[in-house]
Amino acid sequence: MKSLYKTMRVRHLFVMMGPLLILGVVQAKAADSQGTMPQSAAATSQTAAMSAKVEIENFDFTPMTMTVSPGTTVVWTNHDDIPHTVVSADEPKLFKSPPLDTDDTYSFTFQKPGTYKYFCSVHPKMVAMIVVKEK
Ligand SMILES: [Cu+2]
Repeated sequence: MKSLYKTMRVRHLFVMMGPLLILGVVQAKAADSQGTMPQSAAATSQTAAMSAKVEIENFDFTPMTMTVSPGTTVVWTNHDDIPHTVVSADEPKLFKSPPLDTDDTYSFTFQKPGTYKYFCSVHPKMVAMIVVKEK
Protein backbone atom coordinates (compact mmCIF):
# COMPACT_ATOMS: atom_id res chain seq x y z
CA MET A 1 0.00 0.00 0.00
CA LYS A 2 2.82 2.31 0.90
CA SER A 3 4.63 1.82 -2.42
CA LEU A 4 1.42 2.46 -4.39
CA TYR A 5 1.07 5.75 -2.62
CA LYS A 6 4.65 6.59 -3.52
CA THR A 7 4.08 5.75 -7.20
CA MET A 8 1.05 8.00 -7.26
CA ARG A 9 3.07 10.81 -5.73
CA VAL A 10 5.73 10.45 -8.42
CA ARG A 11 3.11 10.45 -11.20
CA HIS A 12 1.54 13.50 -9.67
CA LEU A 13 4.89 15.25 -9.81
CA PHE A 14 5.23 14.46 -13.53
CA VAL A 15 1.79 15.85 -14.19
CA MET A 16 2.81 19.03 -12.44
CA MET A 17 6.24 19.27 -14.08
CA GLY A 18 5.09 18.50 -17.65
CA PRO A 19 3.51 21.88 -18.42
CA LEU A 20 6.49 23.65 -16.84
CA LEU A 21 8.90 21.85 -19.17
CA ILE A 22 6.77 22.65 -22.21
CA LEU A 23 6.57 26.27 -21.09
CA GLY A 24 10.36 26.34 -20.88
CA VAL A 25 10.75 25.09 -24.46
CA VAL A 26 8.19 27.57 -25.77
CA GLN A 27 9.95 30.40 -23.93
CA ALA A 28 13.33 29.40 -25.35
CA LYS A 29 11.92 29.27 -28.92
CA ALA A 30 10.25 32.65 -28.51
CA ALA A 31 13.56 34.05 -27.30
CA ASP A 32 15.30 32.69 -30.39
CA SER A 33 13.02 34.51 -32.79
CA GLN A 34 13.20 37.76 -30.82
CA GLY A 35 16.94 37.61 -30.34
CA THR A 36 16.66 38.08 -26.57
CA MET A 37 17.14 35.51 -23.89
CA PRO A 38 14.78 35.10 -20.94
CA GLN A 39 16.57 35.55 -17.65
CA SER A 40 16.01 31.95 -16.54
CA ALA A 41 17.71 30.59 -19.66
CA ALA A 42 20.63 32.99 -19.22
CA ALA A 43 21.13 31.83 -15.64
CA THR A 44 21.04 28.18 -16.71
CA SER A 45 23.69 28.61 -19.39
CA GLN A 46 25.93 30.45 -16.93
CA THR A 47 25.99 27.58 -14.46
CA ALA A 48 26.43 25.04 -17.25
CA ALA A 49 29.47 26.88 -18.60
CA MET A 50 31.51 26.87 -15.36
CA SER A 51 34.70 24.97 -15.98
CA ALA A 52 38.36 25.26 -15.10
CA LYS A 53 41.51 23.65 -16.45
CA VAL A 54 44.46 21.97 -14.79
CA GLU A 55 47.44 21.12 -16.98
CA ILE A 56 49.59 18.09 -16.21
CA GLU A 57 53.09 18.82 -17.42
CA ASN A 58 56.65 17.95 -16.35
CA PHE A 59 55.33 15.82 -13.48
CA ASP A 60 53.31 18.72 -12.05
CA PHE A 61 49.71 19.80 -11.79
CA THR A 62 49.37 23.46 -12.84
CA PRO A 63 47.96 25.34 -11.01
CA MET A 64 48.87 23.33 -7.95
CA THR A 65 46.09 25.01 -5.96
CA MET A 66 42.99 26.22 -7.70
CA THR A 67 39.90 27.85 -6.20
CA VAL A 68 36.59 27.33 -7.98
CA SER A 69 32.89 27.93 -7.31
CA PRO A 70 30.59 25.03 -6.40
CA GLY A 71 29.30 23.32 -9.55
CA THR A 72 32.52 23.88 -11.51
CA THR A 73 33.77 21.11 -13.76
CA VAL A 74 37.53 20.77 -13.55
CA VAL A 75 39.23 19.34 -16.64
CA TRP A 76 42.72 17.86 -16.36
CA THR A 77 44.84 17.38 -19.50
CA ASN A 78 48.02 15.31 -19.57
CA HIS A 79 50.69 16.95 -21.71
CA ASP A 80 53.48 14.55 -20.72
CA ASP A 81 54.65 11.59 -22.77
CA ILE A 82 54.03 9.21 -19.91
CA PRO A 83 50.73 8.33 -18.24
CA HIS A 84 49.47 10.13 -15.14
CA THR A 85 46.32 9.77 -13.08
CA VAL A 86 44.14 12.15 -11.07
CA VAL A 87 43.11 10.53 -7.79
CA SER A 88 41.26 12.02 -4.83
CA ALA A 89 43.23 11.84 -1.57
CA ASP A 90 40.02 11.54 0.46
CA GLU A 91 38.64 8.25 1.71
CA PRO A 92 36.33 7.15 0.26
CA LYS A 93 37.75 8.53 -2.97
CA LEU A 94 35.62 11.24 -4.50
CA PHE A 95 37.16 10.79 -7.95
CA LYS A 96 39.72 8.55 -9.64
CA SER A 97 40.76 8.81 -13.26
CA PRO A 98 42.04 5.96 -15.41
CA PRO A 99 45.68 6.35 -16.59
CA LEU A 100 45.76 9.35 -18.91
CA ASP A 101 47.90 9.08 -22.00
CA THR A 102 49.32 12.09 -23.82
CA ASP A 103 46.58 14.68 -24.48
CA ASP A 104 43.96 12.62 -22.64
CA THR A 105 41.58 14.54 -20.41
CA TYR A 106 39.66 13.73 -17.26
CA SER A 107 36.93 15.85 -15.73
CA PHE A 108 35.10 16.00 -12.43
CA THR A 109 32.40 18.38 -11.22
CA PHE A 110 32.84 19.72 -7.68
CA GLN A 111 29.48 20.41 -6.04
CA LYS A 112 30.21 20.95 -2.35
CA PRO A 113 32.49 23.58 -0.80
CA GLY A 114 35.65 22.09 0.68
CA THR A 115 39.33 21.41 0.12
CA TYR A 116 39.98 18.47 -2.18
CA LYS A 117 43.52 17.15 -2.26
CA TYR A 118 44.52 14.80 -5.04
CA PHE A 119 47.59 13.11 -6.45
CA CYS A 120 48.90 10.95 -9.29
CA SER A 121 48.82 7.30 -8.27
CA VAL A 122 51.71 6.50 -10.64
CA HIS A 123 53.87 9.25 -9.10
CA PRO A 124 52.53 9.89 -5.57
CA LYS A 125 54.82 12.89 -5.14
CA MET A 126 52.64 14.73 -7.63
CA VAL A 127 50.13 16.39 -5.29
CA ALA A 128 47.75 19.32 -5.76
CA MET A 129 44.38 20.55 -4.55
CA ILE A 130 41.11 22.08 -5.61
CA VAL A 131 39.45 24.49 -3.17
CA VAL A 132 35.71 24.82 -3.71
CA LYS A 133 34.04 27.88 -2.21
CA GLU A 134 31.41 30.49 -2.97
CA LYS A 135 33.04 33.56 -4.50
CU1 LIG B 1 52.06 10.86 -12.72
